[in-house]
Amino acid sequence: MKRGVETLRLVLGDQLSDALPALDGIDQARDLVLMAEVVDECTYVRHHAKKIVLVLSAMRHFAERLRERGIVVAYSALDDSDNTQSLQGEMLRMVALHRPKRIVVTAPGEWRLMQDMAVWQAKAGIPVEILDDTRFLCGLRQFRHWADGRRSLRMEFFYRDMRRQHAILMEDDQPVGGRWNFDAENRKRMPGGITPPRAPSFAPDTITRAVMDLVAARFADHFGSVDGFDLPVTAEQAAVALDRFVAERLADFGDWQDFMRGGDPVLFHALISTSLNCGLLAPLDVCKAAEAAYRDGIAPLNAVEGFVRQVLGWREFVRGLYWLHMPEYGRRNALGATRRLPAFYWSAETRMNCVANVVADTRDNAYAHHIQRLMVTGNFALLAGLDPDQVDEWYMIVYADAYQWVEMPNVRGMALFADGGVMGSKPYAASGAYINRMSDYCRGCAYDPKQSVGEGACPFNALYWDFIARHASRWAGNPRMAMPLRTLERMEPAKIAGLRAQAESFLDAMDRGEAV
Ligand code: FAD
Ligand code: DLZ
Ligand code: SF4
Repeated sequence: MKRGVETLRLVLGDQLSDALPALDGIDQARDLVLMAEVVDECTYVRHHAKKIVLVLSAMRHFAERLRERGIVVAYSALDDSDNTQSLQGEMLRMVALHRPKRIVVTAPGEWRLMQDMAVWQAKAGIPVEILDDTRFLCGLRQFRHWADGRRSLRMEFFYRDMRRQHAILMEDDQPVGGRWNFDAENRKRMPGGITPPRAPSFAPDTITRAVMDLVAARFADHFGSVDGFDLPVTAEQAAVALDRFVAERLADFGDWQDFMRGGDPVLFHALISTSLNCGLLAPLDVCKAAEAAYRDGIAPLNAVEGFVRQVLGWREFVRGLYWLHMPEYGRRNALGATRRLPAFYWSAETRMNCVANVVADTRDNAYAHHIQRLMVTGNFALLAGLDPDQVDEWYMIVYADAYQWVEMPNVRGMALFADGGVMGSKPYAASGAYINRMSDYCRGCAYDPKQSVGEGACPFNALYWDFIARHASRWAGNPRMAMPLRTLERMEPAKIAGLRAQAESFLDAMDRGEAV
């Protein structure tokens, strides 16, 4: 650049969108974009190898895209000898090198980085402007306003407001089909013989292959491997993934949304969270594509509404909750859970076939679908009373779509009830009967889902009743827990004692590292 740099504009690894606020009004002649691969971001938790490949490869592709638009990019590659290996360090290095007049960034998705950025202006000695991230459909101020004065925050009401605001699946001011919610139709058990169309696979190009080699060499001790990486790393690929989902799988998404099948974690799910979360897809485009499929007769309403609810409802809701309650949300442990995360969360070596399958899917693909995350690994952690800090970290590490703003409320709130009911009105606790109904895992299991005590009984059964009994006084005022509480009250004391002894001996064996 001949003249001095006017504005240094930062683009983070999950901000890879043409419509990024920090790129708004860029002066190609005088502004410089900074993108930095840094060890700090790759290791603040030891991310799954495939997640690091995804982010670094998508960053390199996005830098190319900016350069094609005539934008000057200062790109720090992980192996550059002068790389300071932190975002703050790279920002300060560029300030010293180029002497910009100001810095512009888009608000980061995670609280820890926002804290770090709060000191950047003082350290850099020039103004640092942190812009709201307008790529979400509900701004944080809007969410605060919505939450203000409500006794409890329920996703359902938030979602209806979002449907109205963005005019998705609406006829005037009424929901299409006369109902807001078609969930009751979306909990079916999938019969055998159904073969879901395969989600597209994106073969690594030269850039991605170079990143795979780098990650394999530098982060060999992280969970999972780079082998088989095939996620979208550009906006074009992400658009293909979305189009193929809408054309081929959306119609059946609703019916089998909650079903789990051994060896096939994707089924009819969209596989778009990695693209949405790093900025390659925009949530409104996703909702509109789904709505168009309904209007064109490609997909039924239960499927489209069920899908829109996830993107327009849950995704925006969890982000709002995260920013409303951080940093204190990250310390919550309402049920006082302290048990150590068992080794099988990493090795997949357990006789519980459901857990073994979900951990293996997760290790191999950095992916498991929602119900696998919630009702198998999440449910087990809830029932066994695993320490929320350790569970939280596990989920941050293992999924390619994990960023704290979305991971933490789902884990601490939805799965573990560690937030005491901020995210949902009751814990998603379930016995083996649920897993047996909603998966084919139990057929290949060493345990029997119909037995609760004795050798070979499904551990989820005794753990479930132990969990309900352990926290019985807490559930007393909760109408949504009335049914299990009543069942517990009607049980013979000897039966309860037997179930609790079974749970205790299972947990003791697990804590001793025995094969369970
Ligand atoms: P689909 O099932 O096809 O759903 C479509 C989209 O809806 C997803 O891509 C996602 O963007 C959105 N969505 C669905 N459910 C949720 C939800 N509960 N919260 C936010 N967005 C949602 N999602 C993440 O993006 N990152 C995470 O780190 C993450 N951790 C989770 C941890 C637990 C314990 C649980 C229960 C859920 C978690 N989720 C997380 C939500 C959900 O499981 C994933 O978004 C989904 O599995 C991604 O796969 P998909 O794209 O095939 O989703
Ligand atoms: C996840 C991630 C990784 C693995 N690496 C980088 C990186 O090297 N440089 C970068 O700018 N961003 C990276 N990211 C994404 C950040 O962690 C993310 O921007 C913050 O967590 C805020 O959401
Ligand atoms: Fe899981 Fe129990 Fe079924 Fe085995 S029997 S797969 S442990 S739910």
